[in-house]
Amino acid sequence: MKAIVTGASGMDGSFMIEDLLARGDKVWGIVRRNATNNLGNIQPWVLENRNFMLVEGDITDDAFIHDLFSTVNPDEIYNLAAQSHVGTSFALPDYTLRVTGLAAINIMNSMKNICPEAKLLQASSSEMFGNAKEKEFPLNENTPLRPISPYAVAKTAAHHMAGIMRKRGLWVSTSICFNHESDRRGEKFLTAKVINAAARKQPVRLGNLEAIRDWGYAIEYVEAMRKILSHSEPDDFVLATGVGRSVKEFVYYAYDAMGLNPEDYVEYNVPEFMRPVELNKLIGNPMKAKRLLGWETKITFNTLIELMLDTATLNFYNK
Ligand code: NAP
Ligand code: G4F
Repeated sequence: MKAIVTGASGMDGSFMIEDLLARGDKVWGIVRRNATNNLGNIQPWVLENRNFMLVEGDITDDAFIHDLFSTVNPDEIYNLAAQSHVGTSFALPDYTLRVTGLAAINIMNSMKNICPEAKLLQASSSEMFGNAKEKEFPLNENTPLRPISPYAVAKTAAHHMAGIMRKRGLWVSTSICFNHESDRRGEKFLTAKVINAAARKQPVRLGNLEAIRDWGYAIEYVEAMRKILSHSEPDDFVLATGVGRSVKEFVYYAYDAMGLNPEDYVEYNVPEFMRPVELNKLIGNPMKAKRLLGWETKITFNTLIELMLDTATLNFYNK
C-alpha cells in the first residue's frame, strides 16, 4: 500500500506515519518548508525508515498536490494538515479558511482528477457542531452542524465537500474527532499548556475554565482513522470517549496529581486567552464507530492526564 499523510509533523500525522510503517506501507509524509529544519513530531527512526519519504510541500499549493498525486498514485490519503488552533482562527480567519477548508476541498478535487481509485480520510472536527441544544447530547454523525469559529467554518466546508464527493462515487470518509491529546500535543492547546506548567511546578494563566470537552488519547484516535479507511464503505464516524469533563477539572486534576494546590497556581479568565465566542460543551457519541469498526477508547480522563504528566516530568528533569 502507498499512503500520503499531510500534517506529518503534527500530533496525529506523526502517529499515523508510525502506524502505517508498522503495517508495511510505503508512506509519503508532507511537511512545510521550515527555515529551522524543524520536523516537529517526526521521530528520528521514522526518517531512517526506507519506506518513509519526507516531502516538502504546502497543501494550499495546487501544483504541489497535483504533482505529488501524479507521482505517487496513492492507495490512501490521510488529510491531517490544518491550522488547527480554534483561538488562532479568530485572529487568522482568511488563512485558516484557506488551509483548513479550501486546501482540503482542493485535495479532494485533485484526487477525483488524478487518482480516483484512492481512499481519502478527511480529519473533521467536533468543533463543527458549535453550541448544540441540550437534547442533542451526546452528539452523533447526524447532529446538525452550527459552526461558531472560523476554524469550524473551514472544517464544515471540507466536511460537506467530503459528503458531496462520496455521492459522486469517490471513496472519501471523515473522522469527526472530539478532542484528543498526547505528549505530542502542541503547547498552545489547553492540555499541553497545563501539563507543561504543572510538571514544572509553575503557575499557569488561562481563559475560560467552565467549558466542557470530551478528551481522549490521540493514539487511539489515529488507530480509528485507519479503521475508517479499512471499512467496507466510505462514511462519517464520530470518534469520542462519550465522557465530558470541564477545563477546570482537567487543570485541577493535573495540579493535584503533582501534589500542588491549584488555587495557588491557576489564574483564569485572562482576557488574552478568552475566545471571542466560546463553544461551551462537546460530548460525543462513539456508538457508530463501536458498532461498525469495533473501536472504543480505553484510556480514561485521569489516565490521559497521568500519561501526559509522566512524559512532561521526565522531559523536564532530564534536560
Ligand atoms: P496539529 O498537531 O496542529 O498538526 C497540524 C499539521 O498540519 C502540522 O504538521 C502542520 O505543520 C500542518 N500544516 C499546517 N498548515 C499546513 C499547510 N499549509 N501545508 C502543509 N501542512 C500544514 O494537529 P493534530 O492535533 O495532529 O490534528 C490533526 C488533524 O485533526 C487536523 O486537521 C485537526 O484540525 C484535526 N482535529 C484534531 C483534533 C484534536 O483534538 N487533536 C480534533 C478534531 C480534529 P507545521 O508543523 O509546519 O505547523
Ligand atoms: O485545547 P483547546 O485550544 O482545544 P479546542 O478549542 O477544544 O480545539 C481542539 O479540539 C477540537 C475538537 O473539538 C479540534 F478540532 C481543534 O483542532 C483542537 O484540537 O481548548 C480547549 C478549551 C476551550 O474551551 C478553551 O476556551 O480550553 C479553553 N481554554 C481555557 N484557557 C484554553 C485556555 N484553551 C487554550 N488553548 N489556552 C488557554 O489558555
